[in-house]
Amino acid sequence: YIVKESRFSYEYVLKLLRRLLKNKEIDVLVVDDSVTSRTYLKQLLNNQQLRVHEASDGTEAIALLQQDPNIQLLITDYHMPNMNGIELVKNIRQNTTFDDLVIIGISSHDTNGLSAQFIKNGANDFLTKPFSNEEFQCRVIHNLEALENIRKIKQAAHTDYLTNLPNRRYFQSKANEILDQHKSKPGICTLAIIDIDHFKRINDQYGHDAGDQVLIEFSDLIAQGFQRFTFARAGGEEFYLLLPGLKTAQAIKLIENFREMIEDHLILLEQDSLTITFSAGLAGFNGESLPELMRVADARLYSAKNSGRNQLCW
Ligand code: GH3
Ligand code: MG
Ligand code: MG
Ligand code: MG
Repeated sequence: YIVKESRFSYEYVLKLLRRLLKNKEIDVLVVDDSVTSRTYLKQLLNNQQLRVHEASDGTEAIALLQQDPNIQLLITDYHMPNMNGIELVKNIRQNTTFDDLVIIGISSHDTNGLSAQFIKNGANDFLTKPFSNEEFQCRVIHNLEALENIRKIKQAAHTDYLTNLPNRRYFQSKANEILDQHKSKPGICTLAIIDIDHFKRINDQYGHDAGDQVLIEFSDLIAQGFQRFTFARAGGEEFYLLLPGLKTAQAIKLIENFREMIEDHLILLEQDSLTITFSAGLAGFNGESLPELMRVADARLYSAKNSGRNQLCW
């Protein structure tokens, strides 16, 4: 059911696809009860780095999706035994979002508004048979590109522009999720607020660009030192750290080690080198809300500053 096409336009589409994919491998699932159709679509998709999986009905497709979370695009026929394409889409959309998976429905000649039904039930796009190779490839590229853009926007919204650390917005949603899981397990989740000491002096003495460089290097050290945990740049020279699974005593030990490492760590600037210190306030979670926990940690950070800085307070 796919119309043959002039070589020129087909090559053009493939070039676009190559540019989009670069070196990434993308997994695609083709769902169709007809072996001939599946084989044809597979051939088209295989032409580039699209790795094709096949399912001959809805049940098989759902099982494959659960096994392989790397599948990013699903292309489904409408007419299939047991479960038609629209029922399949409806079923899949109960637990996948538009930034998890792209779905393209394929319907035969659109007399009963099948294409609209596909979209209403959660497909991103549809094709009506017969379609050309070029049209098929364009829809695939267009939808994969849209998926990539959604992911980029989401990533940017969660990332601090200077340091590339997760930002406060990300931290808040992630921390709420973690605290929720620890509601019935008090005493084994600790929040810390970390603030670099006398950071203003670094800006004053070495310039704002040097200050930025210090923030970037400090952030990299946080990311390395606490990679198992949830952390963020809260803003300025302040950082949040959530340590689930650790009692306050264990969290103190870990952050104290980090404090000792930082005070000895030489930061190299273009002309100079310097060392920094930080202060931290810790609060053990006992079922309170995130803002309440933050207030406790913040008050302790204030105490650490007032007691001479370069220390932890809990
Ligand atoms: P304290 O020990 O009490 O925390 O003193 P401090 O100087 O670290 O704290 P203060 O809040 O007085 O100053 C923070 C400074 O951080 C002021 C601000 O200009 C600077 N700052 C905030 N964000 C950035 C940034 O992105 N880049 C640079 N270079 N400086 C920043
Ligand atoms: Mg069919
Ligand atoms: Mg400070
Ligand atoms: Mg500060």
